Amino acid sequence: MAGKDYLHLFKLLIIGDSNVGKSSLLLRFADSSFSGSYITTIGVDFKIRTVDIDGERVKLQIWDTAGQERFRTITSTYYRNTHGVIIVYDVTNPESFVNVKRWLNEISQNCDNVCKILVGNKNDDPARKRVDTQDAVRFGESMGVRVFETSAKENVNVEEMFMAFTHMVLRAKKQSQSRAEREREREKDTVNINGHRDRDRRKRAKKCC
Ligand SMILES: Nc1nc2c(ncn2[C@@H]2O[C@H](COP(=O)(O)OP(=O)(O)OP(=O)(O)O)[C@@H](O)[C@H]2O)c(=O)[nH]1
Ligand SMILES: [Mg+2]
Repeated sequence: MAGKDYLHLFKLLIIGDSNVGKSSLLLRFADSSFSGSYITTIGVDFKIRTVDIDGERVKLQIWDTAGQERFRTITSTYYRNTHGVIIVYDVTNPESFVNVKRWLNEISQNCDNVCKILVGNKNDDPARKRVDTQDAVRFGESMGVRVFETSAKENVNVEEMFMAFTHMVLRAKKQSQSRAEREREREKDTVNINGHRDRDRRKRAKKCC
């Protein structure tokens, strides 16, 4: 059997209101294509793409959820074991931007510690744009989330957004690994110090008797 051809495997999740372009972003990134017709996602779907980050192979398993309310209970189970969540709104639809708060709430109810990114899609027609970039960036800053504006249709910033997010997820993994490593070292030191203390105590006890 062939060995695995990647160093890291990350599960990413795309969420956001219906019709904002979640499936289109995934289709653009994973299959380099776009369809102008709208076929709403039923439940969930996923696609795989493997990328290179600083010479390391990273396999991305990207789950595309349904934005429609009637699928909410199905999609909430898909938060399990997720490394990163992409929250999408439509820059031509202010309501989808207002609803981002709800999506962020849903993430905090389902995940302890997960990377997040906010994506304003359909950024390809200035005349139709209704969510100001500065407002989105300010909101993102207040929530500690980076913002990208994309167009799945015109293929603008899609690759950059997915790659930047994969970088973030990889960095988070490495930081948590080195934290765990430091923790283990500290525990070892504590055991050693206690070990020495016990030995010294035993020595002192011997001297006394
Ligand atoms: N102008 C423009 N239209 C887009 C863009 N991305 C998607 N669309 C269109 O928006 C509609 C909805 O796109 P989907 O990707 O199916 O939206 P979704 O968020 O997956 O929707 P649900 O599956 O119902 O949650 C489709 O008609 C797409 O062609 C974009 O970047 N620009
Ligand atoms: Mg969809």
